Amino acid sequence: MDNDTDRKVDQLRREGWCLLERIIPKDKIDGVRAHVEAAHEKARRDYEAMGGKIGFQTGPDGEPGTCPIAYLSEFAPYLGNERLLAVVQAVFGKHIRIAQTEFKTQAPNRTDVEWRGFHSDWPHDLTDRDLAGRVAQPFPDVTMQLSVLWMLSVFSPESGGTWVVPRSHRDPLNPRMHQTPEGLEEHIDQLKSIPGEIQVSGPAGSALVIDSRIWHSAGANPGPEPRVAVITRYCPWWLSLEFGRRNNAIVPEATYDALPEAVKPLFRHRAEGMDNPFRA
Ligand SMILES: O=C(O)CCC(=O)C(=O)O
Repeated sequence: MDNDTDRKVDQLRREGWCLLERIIPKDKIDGVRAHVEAAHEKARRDYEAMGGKIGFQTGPDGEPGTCPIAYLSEFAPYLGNERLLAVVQAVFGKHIRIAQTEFKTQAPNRTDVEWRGFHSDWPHDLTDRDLAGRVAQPFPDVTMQLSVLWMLSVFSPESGGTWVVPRSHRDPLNPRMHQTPEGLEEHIDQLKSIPGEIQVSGPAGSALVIDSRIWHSAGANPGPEPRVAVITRYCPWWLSLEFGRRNNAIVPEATYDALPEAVKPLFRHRAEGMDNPFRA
């Protein structure tokens, strides 16, 4: 590990998050952002036309739809970025996959900047119930998933940057405890500011990496432009991505074939037409 990777992994372990600045270079980011905005719009229209749900990435009968990566050819190469993979593989080891790929754009002109929606992510999302596997509380002290939020706009209080509560990935409590089937007692109001919260700021083209256990929330975007983002969830080989079929949309064969070699292993398990989609 080089020093930079060391420092990022150390922060991720201690604080539950780290920021990798400008993975997408300055001279490319405007083009990538425009591409992602157009891709989001096209995917939205396609899902609507077939009577499916883009949120769940399913068709009209609940079957897996098309993975957003199919729309994101200009963005896809960054998913195999060396700096990012060095951090993810330092945590999980060499064999990793992407569980879910989702558009995370925040609409502009919000006036309710005090709004929060704190939660932890799959497989630590307590509201997933039997829809997808979720880890029982108290969570073991193990990182199981790294959500990578691609900041395609500048993130700041003026654009609705993501809120995180540092070190909450090791807290036995959770902002959504009251929503579990076990009916655990509510200690925290997930819709309000939490002491210690910080709003992540950084240049467009950066990747915010969070442990799935950390309490976090999208920010309400008061600015005049959409806050454009995509999320990709990186997992170790040993985590089941199939149970519950949470956003396990299919990667079309042509999309898979066109992915850079560094990115293919991340999507192979979702690729259409593979005899054995898993690594032999
Ligand atoms: O969009 C954001 O800032 C946060 C996204 C988020 O909370 C999530 O996808 O779990």
